[in-house]
Amino acid sequence: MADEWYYEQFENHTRLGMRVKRHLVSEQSDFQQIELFEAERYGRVLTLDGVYQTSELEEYFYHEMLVHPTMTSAPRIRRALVIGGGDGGTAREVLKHPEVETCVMVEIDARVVEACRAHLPTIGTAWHDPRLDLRIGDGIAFVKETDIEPFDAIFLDGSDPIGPNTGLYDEAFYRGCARVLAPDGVFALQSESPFLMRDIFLQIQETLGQVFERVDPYFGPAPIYGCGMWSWTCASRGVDPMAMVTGRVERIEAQSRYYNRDIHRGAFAVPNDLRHDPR
Ligand code: SPD
Repeated sequence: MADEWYYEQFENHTRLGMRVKRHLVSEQSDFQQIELFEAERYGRVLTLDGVYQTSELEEYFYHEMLVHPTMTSAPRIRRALVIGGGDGGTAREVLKHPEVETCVMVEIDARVVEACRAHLPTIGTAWHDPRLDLRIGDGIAFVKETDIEPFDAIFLDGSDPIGPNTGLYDEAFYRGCARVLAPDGVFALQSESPFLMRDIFLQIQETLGQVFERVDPYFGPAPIYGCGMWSWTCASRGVDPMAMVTGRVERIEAQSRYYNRDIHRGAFAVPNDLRHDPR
């Protein structure tokens, strides 16, 4: 039988392919096309609308880097909010911090959660944690309308800001996040490839700057996204991401596969081509 390959194509210039061993889920939900398959080398892989979201082999780079720079530098981390993150990897990393009392997770697509719970048990290891408050619903409406107690840390773990996801990256959504963020809280989000999606990365920084006083992008590997170099961004009213809380960083780096305090410091170094030639 001929090899079967799955490809994500970036615009009209680049493709990243994986050899498929076995299909596990292939369905159109109310929101998106969900594919879950087992790939050679990468283990189980989730794609949404043709875009790689996570793989068992390398998901830890992305999830640790989205979560721990904020969780080790926010003054308080008692209450956390995850928007999106249906595979469970972001909530898993948040809940590794014992100071967290509540982690509310708002994911729009119940079918993504169900598929990931069934087929990605190594990624979603915290579904039964009593501190997790999973809500199936629209994260945009949630941050705009809820009267819940404010959060110390908010994480946006969405797909690329293309098509139906653009509402998760606009000023109105960021204002909603600021509305439910504690005064000394931190909002962290994935902010695309600063290399292959440079304009989108810069647009995210600019839009965040219209809402938050302090915006700090940081960089690291995400092997299956874009060209592999990825970015995340912390936004706040003035929290310094370099001010790591000693006990917390020591504890979490001992359990992490990629993240540690040296990675944390180095990740916030801005590459020259972004520093000197922003456009
Ligand atoms: N280019 C894809 C970016 C996807 C970011 N979110 C991934 C979800 C992993 N929990």
